[in-house]
Amino acid sequence: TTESSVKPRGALIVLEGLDRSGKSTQCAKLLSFLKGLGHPTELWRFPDRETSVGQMISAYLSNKSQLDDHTIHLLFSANRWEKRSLMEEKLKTGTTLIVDRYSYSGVAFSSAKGLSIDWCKAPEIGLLAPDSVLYLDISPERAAERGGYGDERYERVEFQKKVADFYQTLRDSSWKVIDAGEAMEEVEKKIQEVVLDQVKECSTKGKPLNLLWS
Ligand code: DGP
Ligand code: NA
Ligand code: NA
Repeated sequence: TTESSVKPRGALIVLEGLDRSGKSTQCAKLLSFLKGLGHPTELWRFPDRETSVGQMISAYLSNKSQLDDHTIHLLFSANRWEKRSLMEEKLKTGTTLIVDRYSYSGVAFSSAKGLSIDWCKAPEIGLLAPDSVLYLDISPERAAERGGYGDERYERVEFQKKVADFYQTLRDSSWKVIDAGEAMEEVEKKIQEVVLDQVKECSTKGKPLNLLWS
């Protein structure tokens, strides 16, 4: 392609990790870092509990409703699909998106309940593939010590151990594993390095936007 055909686009940056891995804190820090540098950036999170599908998910997570494992899996996926076109539009018009959890949570959490990985991946096919997945790596025991878990459905050490194992099977070349046991500032710096690289590649080098699973 010639220089003139290269349209600047935003980067799709996903943070993944166990509950209490520090993801949400790091997402917020990353947002202010990128904004401070003048990059148009938004912070999104899944599940997005604001939509009507998201409200069903929220009720399930807080044990106010019971749903079949397959049913809730498809609702989490639907919650990502209902944001897909807006996501594409934002990226193509130059906004970088930081996303707190995505399809990898979808597959890891449902597979940890015993559903097959391939079945879990299928409804995610065709969603936008992240430019970078930052996996905040912390042991399930360590995560549990961090102020303890709340009352939500998945916040138990034995379950989180299984989730951690399934996350490992999903690692690909877009992943960067970050040691989330380090000091918060160290974690923050490492994330910034990776993300700045990606933001540059997407905005100046015309890196193509791919689809899951690639
Ligand atoms: P959070 O709002 O980030 O604390 O996530 C709520 C919980 O839901 C957390 O334990 C992770 C889990 N989760 C997030 N996304 C999915 C998904 O797509 N499928 C399943 N089964 N669980 C998910
Ligand atoms: Na949580
Ligand atoms: Na979170």
